[in-house]
Order: sequence, then structure tokens, then C-alpha cells
Amino acid sequence: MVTKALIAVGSNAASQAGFSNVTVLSAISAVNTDSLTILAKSRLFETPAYPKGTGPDFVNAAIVAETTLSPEAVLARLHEVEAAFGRERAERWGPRTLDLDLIGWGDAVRPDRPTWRRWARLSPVSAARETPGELILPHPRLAERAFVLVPLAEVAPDWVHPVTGLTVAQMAAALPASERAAVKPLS
Ligand code: PH2
Ligand code: MG
Ligand code: MG
Repeated sequence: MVTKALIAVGSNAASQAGFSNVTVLSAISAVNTDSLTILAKSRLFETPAYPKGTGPDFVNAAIVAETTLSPEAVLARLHEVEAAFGRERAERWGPRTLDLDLIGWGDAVRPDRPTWRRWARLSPVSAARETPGELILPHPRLAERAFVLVPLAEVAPDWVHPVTGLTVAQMAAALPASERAAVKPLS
């Protein structure tokens, strides 16, 4: 079975590949394999670190890939690529050489709808404090994050959120204009 995976890419610290822009592009190439094949990649964007003041600006991008892997296997593969770029999982909000997040996998809702709703309803403050120990799909903070939605809107505007029924384009349009404007294309 082939499924489309939505993946967010971010970096705000140099890796052995180079500065964040080079790191993001190299990481996208590294993700592309027979079992996780990139269909589309967004431009690169410069974005203020979230939460505000937690570090240097990020370079963010989004990709859509076609995959025969399960969501858990995609995540494991993304973690391998992060490790290859020197990612250390230490501070939650610390600068990172490379962050690859699985945002969606087809129309899968994991682990189940009630659990998904609980994570999605957390206030931003609780969400910044609590980390789920299991894979939650779609990414529960997707609808709030301009640095994910603006790049994603270039590659998957019509993807429909399996719980809310909103498309990526609709979620992006619902963000405050100032947050959208802070996500600046680098090219
Ligand atoms: N990722 C984070 C935390 N904050 N801020 C921006 N602008 N871009 C990110 O990718 C990002 C962030 C956690 O993974
Ligand atoms: Mg992240
Ligand atoms: Mg991550």
C-alpha cells in the first residue's frame, strides 16, 4: 500500500553539512529513498523561533513523500536522518541542527480519536510542558503553527485533516496574518 506522508523540516543550528539552509536541503535529499520517495518540496522559509525568544531563527520547509512504510517506520527513518545530521535530543526548545517531524500519514489518526482530541485541545502552555510518549497523528499542534502550515501549503494545500475536515490551505488562511507574514521565503 502506498500512502502520502507530510513531513516538516527545520533547523536553527549549523550541522556538519553546513548552515541551516544547506542542512535542510541535504536532509531532504537524505530522506528520499525507495520506500519514502519525495513527490514535492516547498521553498525554504526563515521563521522566528517558537516560543518567541528561544533561539535563533529557523529555516523551515515541508515535503510530501510517497511511502510504503508504516507511520512508525517513517518516524524511525526520520530519526535516523536527524542522527546522521548530528541531532542530539537534549533540551526540548534548544537550538537544533535538524528536526524532521511527521505531520500526517494519509488520513491516519493515531493512536485513536479521543487521545488525539485530548492532545489537540491542550493549551499552548500545557502543550509546551507535556510531550506525548507515543506517535500522535496528525501532529496535534499543526493548526497553530505558521512555520509548518505556510511551507506545507505550497506542497499539500488540498490535504484534508482527518479530524477537523479542514484543508492545509484553510488552516493556513485561518492563522493571524502577522504570523503568516513572519514566515519569509528565502528564495
Ligand atoms: N520547531 C520546534 C520549536 N520551535 N520554531 C520554528 N520557527 N520552527 C521550528 O521548526 C520549530 C520551532 C520544535 O520542533
Ligand atoms: Mg518540531
Ligand atoms: Mg521533532
